[in-house]
Amino acid sequence: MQPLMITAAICGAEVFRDQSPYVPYSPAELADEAVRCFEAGATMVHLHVREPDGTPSQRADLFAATMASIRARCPILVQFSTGGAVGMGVDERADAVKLRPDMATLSTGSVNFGDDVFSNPTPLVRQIARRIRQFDVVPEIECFDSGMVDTALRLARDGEIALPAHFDFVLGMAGGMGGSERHLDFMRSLVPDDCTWSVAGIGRFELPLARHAIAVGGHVRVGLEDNLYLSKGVLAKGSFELVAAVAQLAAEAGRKLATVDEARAILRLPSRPLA
Ligand code: KMH
Ligand code: ZN
Repeated sequence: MQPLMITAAICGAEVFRDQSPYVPYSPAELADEAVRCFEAGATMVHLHVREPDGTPSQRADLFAATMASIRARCPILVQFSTGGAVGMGVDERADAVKLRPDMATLSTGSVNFGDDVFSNPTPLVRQIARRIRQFDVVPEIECFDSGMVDTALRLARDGEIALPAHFDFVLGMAGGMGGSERHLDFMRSLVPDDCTWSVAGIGRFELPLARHAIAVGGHVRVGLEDNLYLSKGVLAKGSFELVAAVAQLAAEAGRKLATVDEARAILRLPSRPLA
């Protein structure tokens, strides 16, 4: 089994300080949290950025400041969101890819997102895929439902996405696919054998799906973007506590954690940052 890669999704675009005082907003807060997650066992940080008042943003200068601050302090891989927040346009979502992070997300379909719609018509997906390729960045294919895996494989046949690829299954979100082990087992059955995958369980599904992924050889994403609670009614004091909980599950299962160099090899990334 591959060593376990843990990705920390530290702020997202849909959680705010009125829900948890531990959601980081500024580049300095995001970098502090990324470092804490690295020290707790994460090999990658999935990054959104915020305006000073917490408004979701995709501003390249905020991404640049955050990535520089993280890289000055630890070697954790930096993955930018191109999903942004519900309702953002493609140019805004994909602009910061030019900064050449280690990875950038690529959602391959639309999905009901709570009461909203996270809109990803196929032409938009192709546009973001091309932009990611233009800057030699490696995509992480975000799938909120099984049809998104099929779309990714179709885009791969069209040459828009290189295979093997790394998939992230976002499961248990209201409006999307459910968060049971059966849902995860079905999703992982769809990707080619030479591809890799992680699971991001939403809310109460986060740690149970992490445990299952650890057992069956997948990788794990956790963090306040996906779940604010360490246990029922107990807020996590940061994504690092959720990373530490997954590291503990891995230790109990006898699964070693990946180093950053091992993660680079597993994810087929260059041996050092592009920028
Ligand atoms: N905030 C969601 C609407 C991604 O980061 O690529 C989309 C999202 C996916 O979070
Ligand atoms: Zn995200």
